[in-house]
Amino acid sequence: MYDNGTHVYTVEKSVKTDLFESHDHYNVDELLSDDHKLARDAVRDWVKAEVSPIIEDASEKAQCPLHLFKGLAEIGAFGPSLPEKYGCGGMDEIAYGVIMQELERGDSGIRSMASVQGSLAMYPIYRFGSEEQKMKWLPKMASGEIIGCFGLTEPDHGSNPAGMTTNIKDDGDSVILNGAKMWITNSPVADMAIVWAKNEEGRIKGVIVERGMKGFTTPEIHGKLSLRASITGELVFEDVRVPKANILPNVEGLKGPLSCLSKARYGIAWGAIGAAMDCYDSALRYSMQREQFGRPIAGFQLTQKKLAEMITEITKAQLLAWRLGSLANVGKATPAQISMAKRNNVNMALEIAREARQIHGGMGITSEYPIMRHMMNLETVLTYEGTHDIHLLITGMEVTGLNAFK
Ligand code: TGC
Ligand code: FAD
Repeated sequence: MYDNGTHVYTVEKSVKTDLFESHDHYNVDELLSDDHKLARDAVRDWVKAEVSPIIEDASEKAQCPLHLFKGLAEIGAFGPSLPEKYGCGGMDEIAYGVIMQELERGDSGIRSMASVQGSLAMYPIYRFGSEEQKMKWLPKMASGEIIGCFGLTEPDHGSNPAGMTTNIKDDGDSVILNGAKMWITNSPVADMAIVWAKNEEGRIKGVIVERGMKGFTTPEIHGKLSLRASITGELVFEDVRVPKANILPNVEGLKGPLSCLSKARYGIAWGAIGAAMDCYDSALRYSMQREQFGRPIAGFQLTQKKLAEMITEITKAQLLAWRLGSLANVGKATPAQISMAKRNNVNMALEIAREARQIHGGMGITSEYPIMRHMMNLETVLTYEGTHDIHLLITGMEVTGLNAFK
């Protein structure tokens, strides 16, 4: 049992063994450095030991395995590509990518815990914060001592965050924050939130809101049938007094939160490959073992078509992510390229989960196999961090020069 004072976690270990084997059809491993492989293998081992034995149970019971925050910090999953000076990993973007891939191989919700902490709560402080803010927050967030969340979406403004109504008003050394954010990963257990709010001139600013500030509450959202091992909530602000020292000084406008989203969407482009790999691996093993009409179902042409198409799509997604990572390493990955990779790879993973479910027949709908859990999770991943269609329109705008949003 884990109890952090407000939330209790009681998921039992199940006896399931994680049989996952990675399949590398195009020798993509040769594109990775020894450091990338070390990081990947360490996270893969951690997922097998710590995530796989509990995740079906956690997901069925809709309980977030909060004790994993500590382990995620220990394996360097919080801000792997942020500088060591702030207690972070100091690795490159491909290392960050393979870490996200392995975490999502375990579960999209576990990857979400890391994405939000590293890319959406720590990254804005690193990118837009003062040196004082960086030193105050980043080392403790990298070590998992402080958990953060990211508040952009509102009840009436999801795909169109520019319409947000959450606002700050000047009041001496402080600002007064009012409004509400919706669908916020980790909010009910977070110690702090990066909140995007409009100032009196209508310009969007990033504000660090701390748990315990009067008027700040984080009600949990219940009844999710997807991403069940991740905890989601609201952020509600009723005349919350926030010191001006908590405002991120170095950004104004929507490019603030959207830059953080670029970082996180990049991680999801890799993460989704992990979920797809898990579904493919399970489907391949099952189809070799399961016999119908006197032979393994893997011997039927229709099953082989499914498996062949799965590994083809996984390979294409791996190459897309690797190329994007190479561009990101030299600061050349554009938001539109990131949108294309997030959209393609998440959709690819969802299609593979659906095909894998078919290969498992009736067993595919049970928690004996990871397929349904991945499939349900990926429905969220297709929607958050910009929906499938929003990313299509971003690509459309890039290739035509015409803006379909305005
Ligand atoms: P637009 O006029 O296009 O842009 C406003 C300013 O932002 C700049 N910009 C970006 N900067 C960095 N990275 C990006 N990806 C950027 N995209 C745009 C842009 O250059 C401009 O800068 P400036 O200097 O001219 O002011 O903005 P718009 O209002 O037309 O909106 C465009 C649109 C629809 C693409 C955008 O609003 C959007 O991406 N909407 C989707 C919203 C979204 O993704 N929400 C995600 C919420 S967080 C979340 O889901 C976390 S889940 C975490 C987990 O659990 O893993
Ligand atoms: P809407 O914007 O209402 O969209 C509904 C549908 O309309 C979609 O299909 C969309 O593609 C379509 N649509 C909208 N505009 C257009 C258009 N111009 N053209 C064509 N189609 C359009 N947000 C955060 O800020 N922080 C978080 O930590 C976070 N975590 C999340 C965790 C979960 C489990 C979930 C489900 C969501 C989370 N989100 C978070 C919110 C998420 O980013 C939003 O759900 C997402 O951006 C979509 O917004 P919406 O749900 O309001 O849908």
